[in-house]
Amino acid sequence: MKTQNKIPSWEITSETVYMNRRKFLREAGLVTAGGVAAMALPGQLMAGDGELKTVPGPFSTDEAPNSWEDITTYNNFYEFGTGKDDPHKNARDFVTRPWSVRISGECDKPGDYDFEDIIAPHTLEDRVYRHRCVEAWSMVVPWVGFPLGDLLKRFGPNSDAKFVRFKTLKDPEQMPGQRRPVLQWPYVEGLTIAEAMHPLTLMVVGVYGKTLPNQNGAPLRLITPWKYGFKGIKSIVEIEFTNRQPGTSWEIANPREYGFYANVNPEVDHPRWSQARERRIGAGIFDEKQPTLMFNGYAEEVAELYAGLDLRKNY
Ligand SMILES: Nc1nc2c(c(=O)[nH]1)N[C@H]1C(S)=C(S)[C@@H](COP(=O)(O)O)O[C@H]1N2
Ligand SMILES: [Mo]
Repeated sequence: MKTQNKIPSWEITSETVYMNRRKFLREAGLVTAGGVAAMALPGQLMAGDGELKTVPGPFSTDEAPNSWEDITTYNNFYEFGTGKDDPHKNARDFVTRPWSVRISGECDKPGDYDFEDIIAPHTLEDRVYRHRCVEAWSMVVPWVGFPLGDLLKRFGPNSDAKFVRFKTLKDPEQMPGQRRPVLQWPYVEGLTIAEAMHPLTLMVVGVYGKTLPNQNGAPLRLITPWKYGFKGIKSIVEIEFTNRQPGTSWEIANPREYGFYANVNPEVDHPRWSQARERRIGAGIFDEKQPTLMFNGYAEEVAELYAGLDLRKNY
């Protein structure tokens, strides 16, 4: 599992630098117990080495983050192959600048926006979230991003904006996995507008204080921490406001196994395996699996979104 020697030195450095910075901020009293930002800097990409200007964001877990190596070499990104090892090998030359995001549907300001304009007004936050795949493994990832809701509000969604639909780039030239019909391409995902506006829901542009590696969904991906990993659509090129519940890639591929909501629910087994426990990547093959938590441990924050909804039927 451990393949330390194939990791370039700058990658190891980004993890060490990040951990030292967190430690410094904590010792300097700049991160409060809840992880809430005690200072504000303009969120902005810095030119050159991919270093991001960030502030500590809310909601971060105290669990130890996975290594840069785990996060960037054990991936699901079917556009670059179905093996965990494929994305970091096959996405190396993926071109993510310039990058344009289309905003469409039920809003006042639809249009094509350059990636830099998408992120410019936002303060980039460090948020360490639990990341739970439906395949029963998990990681802890120090994401860099900003609340999706803050972005969506800029486009003036109207009263017909009941759902938000996301779309990944379709480019079989660059994405070899799209040359085979493993999934319907482009990859699509969706959230209810309430889920999209929830302060935990993050537009992610980085990890460990660096710009997002291609295999993790550069330049822009979604993270909805209380849902299964597959809701975290990568390399987003379109965000659409719609009044109808959108189809999503995994639901379209296999509706018996994957629903629209995809909330982590240890009490409901996946048709082919138990959901009660999970394997923490990097913990070692002999370590016991840990219990899976309802809503991936974020029940206190999000359970109210589903009041009155049968979570067995709405999986
Ligand atoms: N476009 C796209 N987004 C995707 C996927 C994919 O295959 N294509 N896989 C999903 C799944 S199943 C998971 S578990 C997460 C993995 O994110 P990570 O590789 O950054 O850990 O990405 C999700 N987003
Ligand atoms: Mo996943």
